[in-house]
Amino acid sequence: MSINLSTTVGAVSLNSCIYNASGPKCTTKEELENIGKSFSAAILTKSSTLELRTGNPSPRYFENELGSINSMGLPNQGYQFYADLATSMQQYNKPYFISVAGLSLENNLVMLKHLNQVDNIDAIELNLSCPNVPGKPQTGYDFERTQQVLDQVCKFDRHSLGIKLPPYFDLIHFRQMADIINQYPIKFVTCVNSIGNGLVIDVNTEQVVIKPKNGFGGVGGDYIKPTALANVRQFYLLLRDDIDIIGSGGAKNGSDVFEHILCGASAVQIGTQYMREGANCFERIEKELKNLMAQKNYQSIDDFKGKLQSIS
Ligand code: RRO
Repeated sequence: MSINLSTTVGAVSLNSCIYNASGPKCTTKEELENIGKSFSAAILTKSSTLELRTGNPSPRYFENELGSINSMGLPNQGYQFYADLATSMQQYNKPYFISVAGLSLENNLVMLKHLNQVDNIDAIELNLSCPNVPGKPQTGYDFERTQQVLDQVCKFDRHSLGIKLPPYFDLIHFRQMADIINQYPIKFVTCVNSIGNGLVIDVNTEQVVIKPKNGFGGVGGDYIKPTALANVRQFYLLLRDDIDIIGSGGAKNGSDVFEHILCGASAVQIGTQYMREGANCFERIEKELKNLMAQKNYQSIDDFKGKLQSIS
């Protein structure tokens, strides 16, 4: 039986439904080329700012068997660097997505305006949820501000524009955010960014494990899978049908990806596990997903996407 993992992210077609999350190993040209050569279905850059940033002091990333904590502080080469790579990324025959995380609305508008003039960028993922820049709250937790941002950024919609949200935890917040997003021509929503301002501790040293912000940072990996699945599910049910949901959070094998799709994800990003395993993870996870689908007699992701069942 031939199994087809093809999907769409907004107006963009992908040969498979698994690609890298913005963050790990997608900052330099070499890292992006490695994603290009791998089985990742798309190439997504590190969140970019108007100017190059070196980020927060190290150690700023830590992982254990349950997941990761980071306070990278948006290290990136500046958005123009990622725009300039767009043409050479074409050689990998897969979509090229740029993540944008301006330090202000004004910066986001400058970047989006410029990126609109650049060919060979298939979509923009606007990050409304970075937890790690001291003094900059997560936009996605401020509903009024999110509305103001979407009012402005949606004027630049030549590219497929998506947004990356922080995780929500209260049912009223899902509803309030969905009501805002549904007013705009957003093509996709990525759920979720890391759970912000967690704390991981080393009992032996009685110390925090990362340096910035006294050890507080964004949590990813197994720790956050149930939260990520809940966010995918809620937004799948609450957003307009033409808005694709991209799952991100705790997917490290084919079964995890299957769960995200069952909740309603059209594609699934790999973050912590890609950091841990490198770009070979995409081929492995794709194989595992195909094996699971074969056991269940599913031929395409539409056979089970969103079809999570309740207990009657
Ligand atoms: O660079 C970071 O510290 C970072 C970002 Br921009 C983000 O969106 N999520 C995260 O966990 N870390």
